[in-house]
Amino acid sequence: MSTPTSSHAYGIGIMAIIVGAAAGIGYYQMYYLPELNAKPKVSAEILNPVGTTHIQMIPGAANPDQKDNFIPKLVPVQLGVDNKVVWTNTDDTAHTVTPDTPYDDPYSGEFGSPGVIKPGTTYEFLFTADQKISYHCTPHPWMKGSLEITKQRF
Ligand SMILES: [Cu+2]
Repeated sequence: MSTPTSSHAYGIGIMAIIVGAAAGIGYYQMYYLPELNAKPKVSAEILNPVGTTHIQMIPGAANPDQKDNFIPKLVPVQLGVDNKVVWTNTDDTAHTVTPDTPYDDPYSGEFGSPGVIKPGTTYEFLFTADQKISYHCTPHPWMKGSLEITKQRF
């Protein structure tokens, strides 16, 4: 038999469940989801690799008849070894490092020089995921290079 008292208690019980569920959803949206969407945990070796990969944009690269431009052109990169890549413009013309198709590294974000790399300056990027990347120079599309980023081989 239900008395007014127990039905009232029942109502409070339902309210408690609704409030509890709302709090749970709120927690999920405010704390759990941002945590999930936050930058992935990357190992210390990958964040601070012992080595650096150096690529140069050599003098004459702006000349379409010159075969060499990005040196070296095909570059193997190992995560945790030399996954910080630095492009140095040793030419007297500004160049870019622009991926053939847009690429976002899960930790470092969008890959590609923001604007031009002026003569005598560098662009660097920390790769944290294995990926094959082809890139070029926007003003001089004959300038092409590629990176093959792999997990560390033991
Ligand atoms: Cu160029």
